Amino acid sequence: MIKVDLITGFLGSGKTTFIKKYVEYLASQHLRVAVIENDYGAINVDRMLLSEALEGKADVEMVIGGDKDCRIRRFKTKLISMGMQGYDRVIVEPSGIYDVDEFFDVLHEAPLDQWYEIGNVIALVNSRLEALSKQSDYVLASEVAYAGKIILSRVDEAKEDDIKHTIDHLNKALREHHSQRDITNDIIAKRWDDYRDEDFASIMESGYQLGIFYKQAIDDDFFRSLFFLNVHLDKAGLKQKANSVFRDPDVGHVIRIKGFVNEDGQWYEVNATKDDIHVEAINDGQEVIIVIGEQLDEEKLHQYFQ
Ligand SMILES: Nc1nc2c(ncn2[C@@H]2O[C@H](COP(=O)(O)OP(=O)(O)O)[C@@H](O)[C@H]2O)c(=O)[nH]1
Ligand SMILES: [Mg+2]
Repeated sequence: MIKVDLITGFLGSGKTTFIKKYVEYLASQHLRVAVIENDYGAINVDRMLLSEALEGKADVEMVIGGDKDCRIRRFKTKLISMGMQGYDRVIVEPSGIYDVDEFFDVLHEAPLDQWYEIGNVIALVNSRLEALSKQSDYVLASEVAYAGKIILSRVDEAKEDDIKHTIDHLNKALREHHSQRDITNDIIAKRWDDYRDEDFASIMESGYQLGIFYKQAIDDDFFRSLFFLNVHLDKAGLKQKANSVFRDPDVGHVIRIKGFVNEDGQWYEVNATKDDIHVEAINDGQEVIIVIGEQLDEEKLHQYFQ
């Protein structure tokens, strides 16, 4: 059977960063690995970057978004077509809000149930958790509730108190959603550079949890990812726009801005939150700005990115 691992977490929580390290370990164990990226419509930059980074260590496949039914159908079709390719392990990175039950349901359906089994559900959480709305807190709790292990990212930037606060917050969020789980012992809080083979060997055995978790319906439009294509900005321009957008209450609650900009022929990936902006040179890109947040006003945002 092919094991499938699901890697959950908010955008920017470190899923892709973790997957790169994890795949390196799996490849060193001579396992044949594929990564499925759930991508946003027109944007395939993430997949391109990951393919490049994992060259020779894993294949990268993509499932394009859409509404729920369409997403499930495409995920299923992708898994069927991958079933005969001799993989030992498939790693799935969803984009945005993802219902873990959806994942379990697909894998339990024929014919996939004969080829695949669920390996691990792993949740990535920023160790310096920002203030969250009730809805985001619910999503966080739902991701953590199913996870076999919870991996904290940005430990290099966190103080011991931040980590303690984050663990307390997760436990509290779980209780608020009627989960009895205490995740304190299922947390891994390490800098990426400190991960060793034995850490990955244990992560490979994390499994998943099926506890009691009361589901809550979230309005389809509550969380949104908006795309602005062909935006001509340089690094400074994007930084300045991002700063204004994060501070403009009229556009909704912007959580994260991700973008690719070209400056003097060089591509850069920009990842921004309200307090932090990260810029990295990359080989190839596509002029696009992605704004993720709650109750976003598309028209108002369009005035910033047109
Ligand atoms: N300083 C620091 N940056 C990190 C860490 N993990 C991820 N990042 C950065 O955070 C940004 C988002 O990470 P990514 O793995 O793409 O998150 P994803 O959206 O969940 O896949 C990238 O710019 C990463 O380089 C970490 O532990 N420390
Ligand atoms: Mg990612």
